[in-house]
Amino acid sequence: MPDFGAYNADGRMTEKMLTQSIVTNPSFEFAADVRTGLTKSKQKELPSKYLYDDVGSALFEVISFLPEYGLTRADERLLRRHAGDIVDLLQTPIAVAELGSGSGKKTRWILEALCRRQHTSYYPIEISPTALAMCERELRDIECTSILGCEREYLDGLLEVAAKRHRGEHFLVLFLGSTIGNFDRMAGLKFLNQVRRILEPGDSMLLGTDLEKSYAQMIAGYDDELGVTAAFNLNLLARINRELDADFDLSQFQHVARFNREVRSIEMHLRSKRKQMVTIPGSELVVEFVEGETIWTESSHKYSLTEVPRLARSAGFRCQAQWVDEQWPFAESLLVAE
Ligand code: AVI
Repeated sequence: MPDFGAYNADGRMTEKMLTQSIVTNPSFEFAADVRTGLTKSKQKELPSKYLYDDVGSALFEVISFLPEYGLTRADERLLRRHAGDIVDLLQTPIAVAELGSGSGKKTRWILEALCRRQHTSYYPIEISPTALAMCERELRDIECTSILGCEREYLDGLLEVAAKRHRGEHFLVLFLGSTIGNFDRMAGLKFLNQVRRILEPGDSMLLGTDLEKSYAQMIAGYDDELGVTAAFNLNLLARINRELDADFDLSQFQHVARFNREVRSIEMHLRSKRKQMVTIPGSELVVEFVEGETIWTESSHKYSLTEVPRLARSAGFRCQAQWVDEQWPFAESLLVAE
């Protein structure tokens, strides 16, 4: 019997069970999202969260070492240099929840700085069990810290974790690496609002945002010479081949990075090099591409330094402090829930 989750006494799914399992089964969700995205009438698109299967996550790790892509290193530098200053501004006792911890490497500095003051519960919230396991391995040597992984989507995980709050305890939510840039600006604001509603006044959020820089630097960051970002993008088609039994010919699609000036975002696309048909049995779909047509796979919005406090205010936070990297325009902003 396939693992659909829920059955009634005689082994058949009820309609309600079936609906629930279709909604929550990750491979059904992937198949459905691929179908929705590739049948859009104007611009075909695929949600960027699907870039991160095991291969995509490993490629993203390599991207973070590329000379053209300074974002992750800037984030790490700021946390390493200013963890003590950041922790000094927090109200304790405090628990730490991280939205999308990844390997957890850059969180070490904050946890070590907190460790000098208190015992800390650290809740990495991740949908990838591989990343959670890596994070637990990476940080388990830090003293006075309990790592309590939560395999959930960001907001579901945060709700679950916040429910474990002890009396008088505050929360620090880490949302690092400019992941907020992968939402469009309205969705970013909505997301911050949702986080704020889960938090209590006096709780904090440390928000990493990549800042605007020269056009050439922004494009190079998403179209590196070695072609790692191209592989990261194309892997999404390879993933559809692997998981949904599709027949994308990867040599017939090209990685494209472009800057959308109107919304100040780098967009990644996959451009069809010719007219072609692709069959995706797992999504019960045959898609036609015309020559030059693209699939939009990711947006990475760039912020100005002054925009972040305004955004924070609209979401019910006050921006208490900001730190900016000297080598790569990137900011860490400490927001306090009002
Ligand atoms: C995870 N995220 C913030 C990265 C970014 O820069 O938007 C993802 C990425 N895409 C291509 N390179 C890196």
